[in-house]
Amino acid sequence: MCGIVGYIGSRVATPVLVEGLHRLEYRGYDSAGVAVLRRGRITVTKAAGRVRDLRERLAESAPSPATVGIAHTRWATHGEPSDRNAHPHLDAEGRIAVVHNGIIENAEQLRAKLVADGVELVSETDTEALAHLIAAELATAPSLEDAVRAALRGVEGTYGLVVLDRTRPDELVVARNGSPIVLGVGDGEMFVASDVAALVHHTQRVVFLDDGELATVSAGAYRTSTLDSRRTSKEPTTVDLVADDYELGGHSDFMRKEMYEQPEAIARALRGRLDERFATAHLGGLGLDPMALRAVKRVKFLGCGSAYYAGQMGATLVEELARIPADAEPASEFRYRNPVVDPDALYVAISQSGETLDTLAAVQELRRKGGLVIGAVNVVGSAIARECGSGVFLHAGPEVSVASTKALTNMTVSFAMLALLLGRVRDLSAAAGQRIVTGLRALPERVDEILAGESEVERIAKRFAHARHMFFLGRVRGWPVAREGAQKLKEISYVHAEAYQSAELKHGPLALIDAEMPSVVIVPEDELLAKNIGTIEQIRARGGPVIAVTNADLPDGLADEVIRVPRGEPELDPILLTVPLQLLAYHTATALGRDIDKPRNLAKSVTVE
Ligand code: HGA
Repeated sequence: MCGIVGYIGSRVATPVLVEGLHRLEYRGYDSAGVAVLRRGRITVTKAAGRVRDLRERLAESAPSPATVGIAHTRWATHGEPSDRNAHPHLDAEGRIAVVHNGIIENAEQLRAKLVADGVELVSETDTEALAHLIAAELATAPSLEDAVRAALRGVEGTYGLVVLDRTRPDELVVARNGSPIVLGVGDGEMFVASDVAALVHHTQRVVFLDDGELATVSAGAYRTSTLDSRRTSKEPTTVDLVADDYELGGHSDFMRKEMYEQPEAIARALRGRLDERFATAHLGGLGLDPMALRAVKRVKFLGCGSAYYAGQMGATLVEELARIPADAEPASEFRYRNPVVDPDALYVAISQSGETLDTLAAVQELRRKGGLVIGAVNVVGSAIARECGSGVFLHAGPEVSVASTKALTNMTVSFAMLALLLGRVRDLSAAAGQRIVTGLRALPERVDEILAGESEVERIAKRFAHARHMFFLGRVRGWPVAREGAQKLKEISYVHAEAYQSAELKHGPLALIDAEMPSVVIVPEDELLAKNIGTIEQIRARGGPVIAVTNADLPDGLADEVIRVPRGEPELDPILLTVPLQLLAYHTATALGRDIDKPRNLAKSVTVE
């Protein structure tokens, strides 16, 4: 979701800022803007649409040599996407410019009070109120930081924000509450961003702000403090990321690049974590010794979107390998339903970015109620990683594509290791454990094999790309795979897809089957094979086309199309069966001319409610 970039130093700011926005484009947005300060004047340029529209607008006037500025990509929550509502926002005098990620919950009251005080609001956003409030505080506050702090005292909601004051060209003030902000420490220059992706071209030395923290940033220094005026001391950490991770490197789009990075990403997730001798896994980050692992009576996975489906695959793995009850629930529901927190349960919060607001809120609710919660996140230093304090890092490497592929795969791989570990402190035999270890080790090669079959999946995708609706069907191990497959298709091709448990089909949705309604049926080679074959026959008998995704030998002519997946250990089938569905969604979307990396209305990390 929205992106923030700030710069202060000796370079010309606008190109640095716009380049930073460009690197945040993958997060999803609807408008962009930049404000630079020079000789006591703030110049704001904004455009609805893409960063390239902003570039064009900037090119309409003479380039500013300003060396300080802030910039933003907006994903609208308050007010339509438009030039007027795009950030940065100014106060009435044009003294303060603000960019903001998040939602101000009491915006309506704040805006009403400003209007009652005679302020003329020019946008419909919650953010604009912040600019006016900070400007009002500047009348009495000794510093910009104090004015921001004072203004934020009356603000409820979430924010990552950066403030520019035309009378203070030597500093930017930033604040964070629920929306990420990171400082990039350069050599005589400083960067601010909502995501390290915007910084790694310039510096790998970063400072992550915590919730409730502010910072005053100048070209050569920064100082941090809390909202209640306590000084904090933060040393920069070095992020282990390289700029190339955010480059296409010859690929047509990030989704394809990241699909092809899966074998390597899986190998990274497994590295140093598999124990041949004891046929188990080492997950040091969990911070749970065998006694604590044995005390776990059930496991609940919490995530949103694809992370939730990965959690469902994880729950199946835990039940199969550890024989303890496990389930998955959307974190967004969990947080709102006043959940009963089981003191004997292990909760697993899943988020690629580690910043998913709904999942973070679920973690906070769990911690408040004394639940044991670990994170399964990809981004080190992210809010959920820090809030949980322990967990499993996914090691997928930066994921840029909105449609998650390698991070999702590494979630399930990590849950297989967690399930193995929980199983091996219980009754899973060493021989069975060894089988899973061997199966996990073989995954990168098997994923490579699936990717090598891309052209066949492309052909099938093209054959059915005209379909307006599709079913995705699976049972038990295949059910979360079907859900994820439907999700991926919806996200990037905009074809309506619905997932059902195969046996549920006859309880209602079978009425929809006809020649125009293709079904993708997930058929693992397991004890339910005959049942899945029966499902396919029921569909075909009603004239419905079937694409079977399988590692089994199906009778000739059973399905209209068969996507073959190599055989592995049956418990790990969901990991492999998911990969061709990525390709199917990808090629359907490509055939329909969709913008793969910028699916409409979607954002990479969902940092708002
Ligand atoms: N509420 C602000 C910013 C939205 C946002 O953070 N999106 O991710 C607005 O609507 O402008």
